[in-house]
Amino acid sequence: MKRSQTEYVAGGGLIDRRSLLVGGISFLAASSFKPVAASANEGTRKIGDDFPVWSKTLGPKGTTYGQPSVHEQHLKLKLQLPSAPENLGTAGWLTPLEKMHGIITPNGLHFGSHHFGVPDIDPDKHELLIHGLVEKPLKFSVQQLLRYPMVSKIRFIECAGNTAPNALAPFSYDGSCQDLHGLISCAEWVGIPVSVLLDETGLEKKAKWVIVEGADGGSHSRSIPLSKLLDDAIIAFYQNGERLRAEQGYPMRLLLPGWEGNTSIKYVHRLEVVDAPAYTGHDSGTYTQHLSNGQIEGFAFHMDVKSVITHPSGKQILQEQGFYEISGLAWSGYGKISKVEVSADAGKTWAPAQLHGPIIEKALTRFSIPWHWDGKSTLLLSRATDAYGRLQPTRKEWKQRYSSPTFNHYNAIQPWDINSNGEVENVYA
Ligand SMILES: Nc1nc2c(c(=O)[nH]1)N[C@H]1C(S)=C(S)[C@@H](COP(=O)(O)O)O[C@H]1N2
Ligand SMILES: [Mo]
Repeated sequence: MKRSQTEYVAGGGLIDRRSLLVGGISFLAASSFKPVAASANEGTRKIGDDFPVWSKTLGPKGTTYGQPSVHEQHLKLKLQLPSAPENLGTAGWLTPLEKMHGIITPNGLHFGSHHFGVPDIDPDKHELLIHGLVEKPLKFSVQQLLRYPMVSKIRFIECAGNTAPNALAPFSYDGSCQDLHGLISCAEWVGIPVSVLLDETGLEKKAKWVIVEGADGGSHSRSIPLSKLLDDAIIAFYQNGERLRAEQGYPMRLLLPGWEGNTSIKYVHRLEVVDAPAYTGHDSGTYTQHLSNGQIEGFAFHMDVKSVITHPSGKQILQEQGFYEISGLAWSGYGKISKVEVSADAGKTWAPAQLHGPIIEKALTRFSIPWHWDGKSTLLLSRATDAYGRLQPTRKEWKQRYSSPTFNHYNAIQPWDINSNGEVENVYA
């Protein structure tokens, strides 16, 4: 009787979430749920005989700084293949997106992109200098900055080179969601609006750009339009409630919400206000794209609208046909996500997924939709639209815009192939 209440909203077994509310989930699962049987020797056994040892003894007191459960230590960052072209001279650490839920990345699992290693900076010796086309150049110690009023922003950071294998590899690379999409994370960042500090130094009329430099060995630097720094940029000190991890820029970093990760300069120690970009190596080399019309695209700062299904995703195996919740992440560097559609029949039909609030601009947004897998091979896809109507392209459309060897800013729809054994694999479609 209950089964008849399941309403399908699109092909391939996508279910209307409201029909689950009346039907429950267990009726959709093939054999996963075991009914509880009364024990055979009930009466002769004492209550508590079957309790596990942790229910009958006292555990240890706890420690001064908590760690993840010993049973969850398989959750790890993974080093990007050193041979990946986008990885020359860089350590890229990938976040295990498919092993997490919600939208916040725990600090220990935040992805990392380190061009010059992870410096160990003494906060008492680190200073921020603001100079150039300002009325009054100023130098701030970390202690001075920590006394400023701070603001909180939940924002993603995505490396421009995220998902590069799908842009570059001639045949689809058989990787996990972590392998393919793990150069994105989302955290609560707390810090000082850059506009507040520029207010103190004052700006000269000719001021248009700012060269921002980090204190690490190779002085990672980029030229940033002044307008962005005056808009929503912060100098961040806190990450998910604790001071920044060394990997994320301790003692402080620039955070440019929605822009390619490399502009969020870690270990920031210098802002030089200028009238034109400096064309640093990163400005004119690493972070430019080759367009198929022969032009070079530079200063393409925004990370475009994108989504990926994290459950199920590459390298996972569906054990049996039956109920699954398709779940994933969507984001846009322009603002809020307004819609995510999912297809379970290779793009023939689409249904809107549920967006889990709060929907925050330039942050990850979790989406989900219930699904009944009939055990047949199929393709799962998701496509996101943002508040400005920007829609994710297909891989073919993306490849038409950019020419090889460009791999930055890849945001095409990710198809996951499910075969009849339940194996999930990255494919081009
Ligand atoms: N000083 C400095 N800032 C840096 C980098 C760096 O190597 N040095 N890497 C950049 C790149 S390429 C990215 S994608 C982001 C990554 O931030 P995360 O390592 O905190 O995830 O930091 C950016 N800021
Ligand atoms: Mo990056």
